[in-house]
Amino acid sequence: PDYSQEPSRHPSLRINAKEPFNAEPTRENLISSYITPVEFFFKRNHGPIPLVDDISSYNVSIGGLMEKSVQLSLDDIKKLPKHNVTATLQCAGNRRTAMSNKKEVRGVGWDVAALSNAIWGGAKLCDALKLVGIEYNTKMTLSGGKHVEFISVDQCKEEDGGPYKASIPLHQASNPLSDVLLAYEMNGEVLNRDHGYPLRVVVPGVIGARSVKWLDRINIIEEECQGFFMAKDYKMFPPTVNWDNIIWSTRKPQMDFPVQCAICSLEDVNTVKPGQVTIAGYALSGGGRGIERVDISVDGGKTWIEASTYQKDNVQCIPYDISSDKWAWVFFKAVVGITEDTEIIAKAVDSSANVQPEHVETIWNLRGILNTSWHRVRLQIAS
Ligand code: MTE
Ligand code: MO
Repeated sequence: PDYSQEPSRHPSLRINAKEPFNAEPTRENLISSYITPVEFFFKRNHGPIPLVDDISSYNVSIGGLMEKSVQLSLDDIKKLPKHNVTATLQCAGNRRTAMSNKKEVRGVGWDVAALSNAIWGGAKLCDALKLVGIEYNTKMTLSGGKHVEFISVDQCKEEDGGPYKASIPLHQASNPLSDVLLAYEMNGEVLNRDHGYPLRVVVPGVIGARSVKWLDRINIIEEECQGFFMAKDYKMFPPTVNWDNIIWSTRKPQMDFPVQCAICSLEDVNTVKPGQVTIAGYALSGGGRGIERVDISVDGGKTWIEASTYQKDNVQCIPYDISSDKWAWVFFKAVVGITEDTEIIAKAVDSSANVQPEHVETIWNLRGILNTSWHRVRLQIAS
């Protein structure tokens, strides 16, 4: 693979792997603004960043199990109604390092910042699918298509040098309410190379792996895409499954992510003076489920207080209010008095009353995905 054409990146990013480039912002930078600046947005790749420089010849085809097929230039896509959707992308491997610390897992190590929030601008996939005759909320095409596959132009070693691929169900792809985008803008600017220039898919509420960057082709297919990242990765296995007894086909590709939160105002181990300490971080859930509340404990989980939660402009969240960004994280904050060494814990509850699991051991899995266990940081009092 050729890594000589990589774009430049912000020097403050924590690099977890250099080639392919995988990096996350510091905890402090992550929560410094509700909309993540593009330079701080986490970067997750499986190969070199492709260089698509001839936009006049760039196009995306939509084909497969449909009577019709089309080739769309970037201008054709820009002619479709434009939508701005605020959505948090989270890699399924977020917080993997903490899972690995309990028992080894395979995969790139991540702290708590393998996620970021952006305003994505683009066309809705459901509107592009109309161009091949697929109406809103279609479950199956006449020729038996039930999934929509996205194929990239990049080259991944896991695909033997072939492109990254993923699929989502057709009923989700063709549903205007699921807000799946063909995005050409990020935070009001032209999407940059790291994040998928000239065009990427954004599937809100779903693990980042399905939001294919550098889109080349869209295929209507019968069964889920059989690419590596659908069939042999990004699946959730029980703690008993290991590399000797794994049967990949027994599990479905992961789609929605579960309820998650992390403290970002503190590192894993901190020394502080006795007194007031700010506990701040993010919380989010998948599938468009909102955050009901975030609980904080300063005594290792014996007692809890509720943090305040907010999205834009530090305005207190009204859960499920239509003015809230349903696909985006919330920030939380609590100020607590600390007098002795202790463990601070945060756990979130989503709008379906799902709660994060207490211990990482109960959700340990060999690929180290979806670590959503209670987030803990240790505080030591300066002597
Ligand atoms: N798309 C392509 N073409 N190649 C990739 O390696 N990585 C996926 C997804 N889309 C990937 C991709 C994964 S695992 C994640 S978490 C997100 O992109 C990360 O998006 P970002 O780099 O814009 O943060
Ligand atoms: Mo990911």
